[in-house]
Amino acid sequence: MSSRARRSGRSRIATFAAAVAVGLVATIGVAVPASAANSPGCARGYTCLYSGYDYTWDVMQTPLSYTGQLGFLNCIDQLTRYSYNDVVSSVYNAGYTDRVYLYEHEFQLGKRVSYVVSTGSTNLGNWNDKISSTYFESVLNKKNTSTCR
Ligand SMILES: [Ca+2]
Repeated sequence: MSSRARRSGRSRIATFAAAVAVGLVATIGVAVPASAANSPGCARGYTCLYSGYDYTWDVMQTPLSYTGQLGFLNCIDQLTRYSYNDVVSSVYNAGYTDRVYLYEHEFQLGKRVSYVVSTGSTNLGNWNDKISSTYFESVLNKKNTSTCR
């Protein structure tokens, strides 16, 4: 636990250092209008993951190539592939029918939490920075297939 936390800390520092190195180029992408702080901004059909609370982007945790949320239509076995492992702090299910499941570990391992359509959380609380894989209910059986890459 503690060694993992230290590694995580260094990773965040490295990410931040990279952000600083790029400098002003990224400033516009980083800005989140106050008026949008409580709006999911998630397209219909998707579930969106956010590295910050209140559907925002945490510059300390998210690479510059992913400004804003990470949305998906089916599932993601390994959020680390999108540089979104263990950073999700808020989530919104803008899907059509399916409940969405968020897992503690990759490939549906560990504990899970779920949200029905048109719900989410502005603050994942005990789940903050722990989510590693995500699935809409109808594709839970697509684990470890191309659908969830
Ligand atoms: Ca976070």
